[in-house]
Amino acid sequence: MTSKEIKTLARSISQVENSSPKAEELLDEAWRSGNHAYRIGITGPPGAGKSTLVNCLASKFSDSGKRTAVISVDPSSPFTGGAILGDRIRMNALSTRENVYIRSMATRGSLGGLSMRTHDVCDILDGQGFDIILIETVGVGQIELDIAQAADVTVTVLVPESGDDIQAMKAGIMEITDIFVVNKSDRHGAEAMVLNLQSLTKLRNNYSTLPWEQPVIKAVATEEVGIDIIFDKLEQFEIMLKKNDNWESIRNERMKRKVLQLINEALSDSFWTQERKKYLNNELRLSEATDKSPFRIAEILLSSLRNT
Ligand SMILES: Nc1nc2c(ncn2[C@@H]2O[C@H](COP(=O)(O)OP(=O)(O)O)[C@@H](O)[C@H]2O)c(=O)[nH]1
Ligand SMILES: [Mg+2]
Repeated sequence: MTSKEIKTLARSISQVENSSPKAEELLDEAWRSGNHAYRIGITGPPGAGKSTLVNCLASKFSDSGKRTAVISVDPSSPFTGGAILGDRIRMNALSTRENVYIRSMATRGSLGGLSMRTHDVCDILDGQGFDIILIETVGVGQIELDIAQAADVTVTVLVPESGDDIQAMKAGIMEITDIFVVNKSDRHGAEAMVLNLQSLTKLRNNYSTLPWEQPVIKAVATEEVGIDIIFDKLEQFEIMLKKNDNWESIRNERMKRKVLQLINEALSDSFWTQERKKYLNNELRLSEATDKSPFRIAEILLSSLRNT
């Protein structure tokens, strides 16, 4: 990309992130030309080596001629100047590549908003013709699961000591993960962790309707060990999605979610007139003295909809 193209793209993304008036037009344009990129979610606990892994994978995709974008939703990201010098140098080398674009997302604001903005930024990048979008999300909470699910494939990165993390994550982790990576397997306990995960995946091998068994891959991201295997699995997964029409249905589902969101927002905006807001605030002020409930207030507000 030329520096001018990079600047234009960065500005578009900022406009989407800030919901500026131009955002809608930009997103509309992106949707019309996009939806071809392979979206890869990388999730897992802080410090597991997600950024290091993303760095390796992005280099490989870039080497294979793919236009590659990285979105990092991680405040401590080495991509943006957090972290230690050695990590930063590695990531900087990536950012100078001609076919690579790196962007980190601000984590300010509501988490729900963050997940929505991340989807929108993916759409913008997709519209710009990127082949690969790598999305790094830190942590293992519900919102990360949300963001990870926006991807076509989800890689969960754990480390030999992640036993407790699995416990904490177990609600969603087996369902959303397509590929497990046990990173830092230069450390003690990697083999036990792999076996542990393998037995869990066997128990749940009907985790989805896809003809796919969740692989558990050992890696040492700092030494680029295991990267080729992860890369191959990602390719196999993409081929599998396309062969089974899941590629298409994921995109239809995404389009549907976006339409629902737009309708919800439009209805809510038009509903909350000054008058109704005033009524609500007034009721709240009075509520101590009366026996009003939220159901009753909502019912009265909605009934004004029928009367107009
Ligand atoms: N020993 C070892 N250290 C690693 C490995 N992968 C990453 N690291 C280091 O672990 C730290 C955290 O890595 P990072 O990629 O920022 O983790 P993230 O928080 O999951 O994105 C960094 O200092 C890395 O250099 C690995 O496989 N083995
Ligand atoms: Mg990181």
